[in-house]
Amino acid sequence: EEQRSHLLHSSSLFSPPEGVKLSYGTAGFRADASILRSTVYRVGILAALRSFKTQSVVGLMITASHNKVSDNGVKIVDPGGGMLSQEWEPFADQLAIAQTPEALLSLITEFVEKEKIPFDGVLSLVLLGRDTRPSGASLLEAAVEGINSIFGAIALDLGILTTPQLHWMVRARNKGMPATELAYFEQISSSFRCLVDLIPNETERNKTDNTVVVDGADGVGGEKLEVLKSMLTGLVIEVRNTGKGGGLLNDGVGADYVQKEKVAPRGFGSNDVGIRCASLDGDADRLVYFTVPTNSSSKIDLVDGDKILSLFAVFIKEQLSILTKEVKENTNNNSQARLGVVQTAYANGSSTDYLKQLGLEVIFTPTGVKHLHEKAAQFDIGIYFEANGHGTILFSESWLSWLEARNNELSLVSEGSEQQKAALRLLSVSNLINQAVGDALSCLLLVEAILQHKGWSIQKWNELYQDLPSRQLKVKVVDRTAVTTTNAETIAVSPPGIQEAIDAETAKYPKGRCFIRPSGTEDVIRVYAEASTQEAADSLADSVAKIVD
Ligand code: NG1
Ligand code: ZN
Repeated sequence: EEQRSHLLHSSSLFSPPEGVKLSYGTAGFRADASILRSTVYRVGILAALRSFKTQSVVGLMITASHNKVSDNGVKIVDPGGGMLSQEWEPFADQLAIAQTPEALLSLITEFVEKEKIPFDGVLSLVLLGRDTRPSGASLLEAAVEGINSIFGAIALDLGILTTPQLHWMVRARNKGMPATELAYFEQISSSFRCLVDLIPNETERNKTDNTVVVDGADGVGGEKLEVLKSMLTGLVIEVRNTGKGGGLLNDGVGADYVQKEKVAPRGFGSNDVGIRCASLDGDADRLVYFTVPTNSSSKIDLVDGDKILSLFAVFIKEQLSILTKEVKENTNNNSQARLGVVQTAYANGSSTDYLKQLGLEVIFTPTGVKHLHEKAAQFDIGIYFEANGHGTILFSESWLSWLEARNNELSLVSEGSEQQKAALRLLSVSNLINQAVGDALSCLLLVEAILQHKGWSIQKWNELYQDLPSRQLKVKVVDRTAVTTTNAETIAVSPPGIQEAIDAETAKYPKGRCFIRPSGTEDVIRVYAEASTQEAADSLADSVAKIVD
């Protein structure tokens, strides 16, 4: 009874905005920050309930990633460090639109009964983080109010964090491991150091330049990278667009801008020609690399998520084969790790061809990391990336235990052997790369470690394969739900006849590939086209956009 009146009173202070219906999409709720207080308050309630239900620590992140600075958003991190279970998304939507405190209360009561959420004697703890957006502090307060409106729930504000840091901390905490920001920095910097210490002597290290210049998108990533870089040796990181110079978040900067526009971000120019550059997005879960071309008018050379994936795949495969050579002699077959790769339809066709040539299993899922993550988790080692630079490498618990045991064995019988070094490198990768979610900071360190290991320049890396020319367009439509797709979004099943029209158009172009899908974050239909020349890709995209219109 006390709980009911407390909730009624508390929620009366957060009435929902009129005339807008937000929904919990791929990236949680996102909108103009000025209309989000009530939604964030309600997500606070939901996070508290999620923690009671799972009897574990959960997270709540306030960010709108690569969106403009006036937007903000909120999402929940599940106990394992991943996104909120999709089963709870519809309830999030219902909570957000409940009009009155009474309606909200009855929704919650019903849901608690249906889900059999236990409250007695158990603890509920929600870790909160936010990016650098000015609206973040007040929205964070709203989230805390929401959490506090449920008796027994505790809110722990961790301040300004990257999205992947919060995911990492939730996961670490539930595993009983140290879960502070310092622990995060220590883990990734020390595993980076291990990888560098294990670089073979014969690598021609003078060929590698140990400097990388990073665009921090004027957001949280730049700020955190400044801390991280002071803990590293053997790598020089120059951070630009840290947000401290007065630049506006995601405005002409950041991974989304660089990848979509294929131009250098603010603060990069003719002095940087040929230098290895990288760009983070606004909450540091995406990473792309690029080089500035000699001709200032032309586009940058983009090294996207597909190529980061390919670099990781090459390295992992190489280390696995060193490890397996030894084990075969000992007739222990457990080391035959299933290594797999997960992409979406946006992956450049050349990257897929390349990965298949490497002998890898390549799987496709619909857009959105929760789909990719789920598939990658089915391998012993699963690497997933979206072309836009969001991705990571997942190691299964069982294969990691095998690897640890194998490493211990090797250190007794052949300490310092090539096989043991390979085992150690793979263990270091599993500690460096974020197991919860794609993380630009840990991916940056892994890219840098692998380039040093191989003695490769960014140009050499970029030559792994050559991207097919591609074009992305968006078409504004009245009702984007009219388009539905199948086969990992590569085939449109409705409206009737549209796929046949796309096929007919695509057949006109050598190496042509084209698909359409409704965006999950904007009111548009996206068109993607690939062909053997840029003109052909442009023209294919244009004609398919006309079919959609
Ligand atoms: P939509 O709007 O559904 O295409 C975009 C990105 C996704 C993902 C989400 C979440 C593209 C083509 N799409 O989704 O990859 O990052 O935003 O932020 O880049
Ligand atoms: Zn992001």
